[in-house]
Amino acid sequence: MNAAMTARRKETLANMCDERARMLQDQFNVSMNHVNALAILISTFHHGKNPSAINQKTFAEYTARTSFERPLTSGVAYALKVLHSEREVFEKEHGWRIKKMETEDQSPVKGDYTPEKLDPSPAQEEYAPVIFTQETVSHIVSVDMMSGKEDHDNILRARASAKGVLTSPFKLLKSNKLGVVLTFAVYKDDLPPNATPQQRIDATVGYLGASFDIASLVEKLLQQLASKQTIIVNVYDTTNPSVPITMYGPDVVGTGEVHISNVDFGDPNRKHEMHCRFKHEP
Ligand code: WA2
Repeated sequence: MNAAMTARRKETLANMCDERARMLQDQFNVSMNHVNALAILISTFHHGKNPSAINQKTFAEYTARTSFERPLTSGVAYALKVLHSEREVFEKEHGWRIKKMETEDQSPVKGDYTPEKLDPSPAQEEYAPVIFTQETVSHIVSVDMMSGKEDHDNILRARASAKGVLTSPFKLLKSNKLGVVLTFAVYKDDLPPNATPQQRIDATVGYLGASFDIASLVEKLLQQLASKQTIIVNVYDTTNPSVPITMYGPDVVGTGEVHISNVDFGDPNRKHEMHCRFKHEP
């Protein structure tokens, strides 16, 4: 193969990869904006009205009817900030106990994940029990999101920063598929725009989160482009560059020329890359 052909091939691969990375990033950004808007909806119509204008039924209905706005998410949910001193009253009011999050392998009946079968959460300083969910993630109602490591870290980072934050890829409850969770904190409306992290933490009333099923969303995206015969695509979380986490694509990849496109999911604490290769040598 001559040099000109090699250069052209390289450029084609770069263009295809950049286009796909940009599409993924744009779809993610659109979904993220809508999750942000849901956090404002909760602030306005749940916390900002007495009595609240939102209950589980209206939340499920609204999130189902607007799911087209969040193409990459598998479900959204709202968890309340509950201090230990408030737990008893909270549980009486809702008629259920705050549950401890358990992974698939710990769950009493493997593959049968129902909150009713979970144990009550042991005493903690504070909790984040889910009170509203989109139907698709109804299995997390009553679960304390602070009892899962990734969700816990997200909650702390979201409320101190007042920004949307992302977890590393981890196995989601029930589906057991690799995904990421996006979290926005919801605040009391008297939070000044230039608040300190501590003021933000104190003004927090809850957490609006969405789960993203990365593998199926990248798959859908690539299918739209009908390029699967041509290139092999991998998406990695490269936050820790020495330990990249595969979010999409085959584990074993060929030896051919690779092009790397950056993917910006909007959380400066996380780094993501798309790696592309031609399936066939020329
Ligand atoms: N949502 C869906 N499946 C999950 C999950 C989650 N978190 N965590 C593990 N599997 C209510 O950040 C607050 C959603 C967490 C929000």
